[in-house]
Amino acid sequence: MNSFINKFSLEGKIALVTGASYGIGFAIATAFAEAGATIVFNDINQDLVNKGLAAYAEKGIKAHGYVCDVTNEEAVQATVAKIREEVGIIDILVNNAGIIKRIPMLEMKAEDFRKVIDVDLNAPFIVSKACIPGMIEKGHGKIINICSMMSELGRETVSAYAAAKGGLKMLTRNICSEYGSANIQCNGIGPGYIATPQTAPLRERQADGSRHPFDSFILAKTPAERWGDPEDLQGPAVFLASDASNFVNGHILYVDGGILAYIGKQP
Ligand code: NAP
Ligand code: GCO
Repeated sequence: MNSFINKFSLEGKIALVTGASYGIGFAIATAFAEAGATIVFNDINQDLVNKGLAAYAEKGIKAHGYVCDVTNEEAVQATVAKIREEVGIIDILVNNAGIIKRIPMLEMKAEDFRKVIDVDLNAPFIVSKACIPGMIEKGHGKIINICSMMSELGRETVSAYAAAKGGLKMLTRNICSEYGSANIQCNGIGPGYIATPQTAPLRERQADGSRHPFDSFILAKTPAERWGDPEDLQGPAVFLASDASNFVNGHILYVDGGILAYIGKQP
């Protein structure tokens, strides 16, 4: 096969995708598997890990699943060591695990704010810190942080999430700055509005069968005039995980159907 196309291959690579039992992480991991990578994922309990293993098996993928709360540094360090023992040193890390709490700021408890920051920002720091030494040892590494429209824009009720995803954009740039010389490329993917369980409340049909107002709002704000699917993120993720992007570093690749470029359709 043409050597250029081979640059997109993930053959022989070990990829850890956090929170990848379903949703965006699952879609990215299945694409990585198709590109040749060995898939490792975690979730917060064995039931979800088992469900994830079954879902991967249904696609013919023999994934490796681990129970690990990404906010717990001791557990993350132990899990990365166990992965190294049982599977090998992680070449590709996707910091995908994330939560959102949609609460007006004045009604949000500080503990709720901290919880979102913990999962969406502290955890990518913790997991990256655990994986980078192995990447340095191997002489290469890829880190992909799943950012958001909220890495660039705010909106009502998502103060904690926007603060975390804005911080994740800068953590991405800082890992690039600090470890680029070790041949580690750290980039972000900024999905637009994607149809997953996380956004299901924003797409629920109204009692009269009409669209949720937020659903209509997003369709008016998206030039593609549709919500994204997790599969829309697969090509960009394989690109950023592969040798095809070895000179791309500190970049946030927005996969948003054009939202960030568009003022929105006139009502
Ligand atoms: P999702 O359907 O809610 O899935 C999130 C995943 O993260 C779940 O598997 C969840 O497991 C896991 N997770 C949560 N907290 C965890 C923890 N402490 N430790 C380990 N795993 C944990 O979300 P999604 O829509 O696929 O989003 C995935 C990522 O994309 C998130 O970072 C999200 O912020 C980001 N994103 C989503 C959209 C979108 O429109 N959907 C757009 C931009 C960015 P549990 O089920 O056990 O909680
Ligand atoms: C929200 C949505 C968004 C998406 C995503 C957009 O409540 O506005 O959940 O935050 O999840 O982050 O890129």
